[in-house]
Amino acid sequence: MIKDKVVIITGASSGIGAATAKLLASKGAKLVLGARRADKLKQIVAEIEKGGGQAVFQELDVTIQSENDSIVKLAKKTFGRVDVVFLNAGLMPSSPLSALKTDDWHQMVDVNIKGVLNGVAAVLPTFLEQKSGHIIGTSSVAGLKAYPNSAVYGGTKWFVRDFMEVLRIESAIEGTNIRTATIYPAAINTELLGSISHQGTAEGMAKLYERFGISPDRIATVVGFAIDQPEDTTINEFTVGPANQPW
Ligand code: NJP
Repeated sequence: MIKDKVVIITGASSGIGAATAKLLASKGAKLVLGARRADKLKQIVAEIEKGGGQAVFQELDVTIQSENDSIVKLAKKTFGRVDVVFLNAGLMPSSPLSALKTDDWHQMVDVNIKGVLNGVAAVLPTFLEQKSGHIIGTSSVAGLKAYPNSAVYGGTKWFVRDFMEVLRIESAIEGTNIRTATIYPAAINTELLGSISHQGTAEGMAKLYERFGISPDRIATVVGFAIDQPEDTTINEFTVGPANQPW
């Protein structure tokens, strides 16, 4: 069920995050939105409230642990708990390795990898205490398959895939009742291509997106579907030890 769930979304100021916030709010979820562009978040919150929904926002740079901690605190202070965190913030300044855009490499590691680690570190104590919670990560088709110009971006998304899978397995072993879902988008028409500074890559991607790009609303629907699934409490019966490993 989506109604009344308290959902934190990182990277909520545009694209997939913004579309998901609006969809979940329309289904009765209580939204806590984070990103660096507070002006955009303010507008999205106003739109949600105008439609009768509930949402608050906080300026958030996912690379800073204390800001991830404070958005969890904001959720608990405003709505009393956290049910879901959608770790969606990400960047894709792709380029061939030979272009040596090392600042871009490090920025992708900081946001796409460390941002996810910071988000999980912030919410995990609350989920362990509640004995419930849902962590949703955004990987990519580039986290499943290798693409030229995407060594570092793809690497960060392979990381998300592995990390989310281990989180799922450990949740089952430890019986924490923490649910996970990992999203693997392909070409979604958002602001993502705006961070590409390598001209050839930018032109190639623009053509690809023009041909195959789909609306972020489609990914919002997938996230909504994941949140809407009933909790499977039977898993705890199988998490007693190595003889009964449910993965
Ligand atoms: O892109 P965009 P998407 N701290 O640029 C935020 C993945 N994905 O919706 O801080 C906090 O519209 C930024 O906010 P701001 C992709 O890798 C996409 O497509 O205000 N937030 C904005 O809200 C990413 O993980 C495609 O600038 C930070 C958001 O991130 C996710 O989908 C394909 C931040 C990015 O929104 C959402 O991206 C795929 C920071 N330090 C995976 N840095 C696709 N679009 O085709 C950035 O496979 N943000």
